[in-house]
Amino acid sequence: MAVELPPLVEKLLSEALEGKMRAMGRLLTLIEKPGPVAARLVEKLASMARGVQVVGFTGIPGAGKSTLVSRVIGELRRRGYKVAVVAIDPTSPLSQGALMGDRLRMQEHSTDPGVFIRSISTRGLRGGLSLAALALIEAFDALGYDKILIETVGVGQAEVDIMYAAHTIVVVTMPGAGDDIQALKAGVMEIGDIYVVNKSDKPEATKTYEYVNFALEKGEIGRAGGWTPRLLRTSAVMGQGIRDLVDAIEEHWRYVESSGLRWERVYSRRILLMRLIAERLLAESLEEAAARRRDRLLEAARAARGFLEEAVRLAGESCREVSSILGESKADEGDEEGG
Ligand SMILES: Nc1nc2c(ncn2[C@@H]2O[C@H](COP(=O)(O)OP(=O)(O)OP(=O)(O)O)[C@@H](O)[C@H]2O)c(=O)[nH]1
Ligand SMILES: [Mg+2]
Repeated sequence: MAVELPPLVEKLLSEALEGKMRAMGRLLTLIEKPGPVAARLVEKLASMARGVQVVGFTGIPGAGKSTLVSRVIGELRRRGYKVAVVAIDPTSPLSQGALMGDRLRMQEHSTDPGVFIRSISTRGLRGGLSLAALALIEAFDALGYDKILIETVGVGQAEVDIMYAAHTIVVVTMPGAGDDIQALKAGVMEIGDIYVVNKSDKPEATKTYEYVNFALEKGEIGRAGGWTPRLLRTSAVMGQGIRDLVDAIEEHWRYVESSGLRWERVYSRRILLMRLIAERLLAESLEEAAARRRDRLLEAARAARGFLEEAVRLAGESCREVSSILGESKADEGDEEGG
């Protein structure tokens, strides 16, 4: 089913597809703003998506994720890939400088036409992946990028969301950051496909490496499934271990493709996207109704119920749709994967 877009937006889209950076920037600004045009644009982009590898970088604050991502961009470029980055700023009062920090750390790529970096904030979103972040993934997937990297701070909802949004999860840790299994198991460390002990230029790194290795061998951490999680040492500042890391990312992608996970993960990120859209619609309708007059609060409550019922119905429908798609793709297994 073709999605109708206003002519100006169509024009921006075709210019972005030709690789015009300004058009790309304006298009991304459009989809980050909530509204009916953005919704249709995201729908259109999603219909064009090619299902490219999405790699999430998560881990404790300050582990060196941004520095590492910048190095990984460089290595992926050397291998001929076009790379897009979504850097998520947690907007805690403490991390006021994070956005600037990310920009600075990845600045070396700012003049490379094969790299597009977008920093966004999660303001007001309880720290999860925002609607804007997921919409950006759909956009980069449609607009010709070969690898999409997302950087999030591995706390709270963001690390749950990243499991649905990324094909490959790189968990970044550093020496001294809770060198015991309990600390490793707490949250973020459990979900990795690839574990990285960054800052390996520091002598304490060996101890951290041994702890993570032990936890992996005991099966205490690592995303469940047919893939054996990898453990690597890097020094992002020294540029060490980067090639091995990118090798592991590529190896994991071959695993994802051969195991039928490629489109499954694309569908699960879309379900998350739909959930966030439903939540936003609900919040907007509540605010609108409440703003009208106090005696309309009853009406707002009724509207909320209506929205919830509709959201539940839609969610049920899309789940059935997705499971039938997944069922079909299971049946197709052995055929060429995804396309
Ligand atoms: N010694 C050493 N320092 C590093 C290394 N990688 C990053 N750093 C430093 O660690 C600090 C944090 O690096 P970032 O790349 O901003 O870390 P981050 O995980 O993105 O931080 P947040 O996004 O704020 O959570 C910076 O001062 C970096 O220069 C490394 O391999 N070795
Ligand atoms: Mg960072």
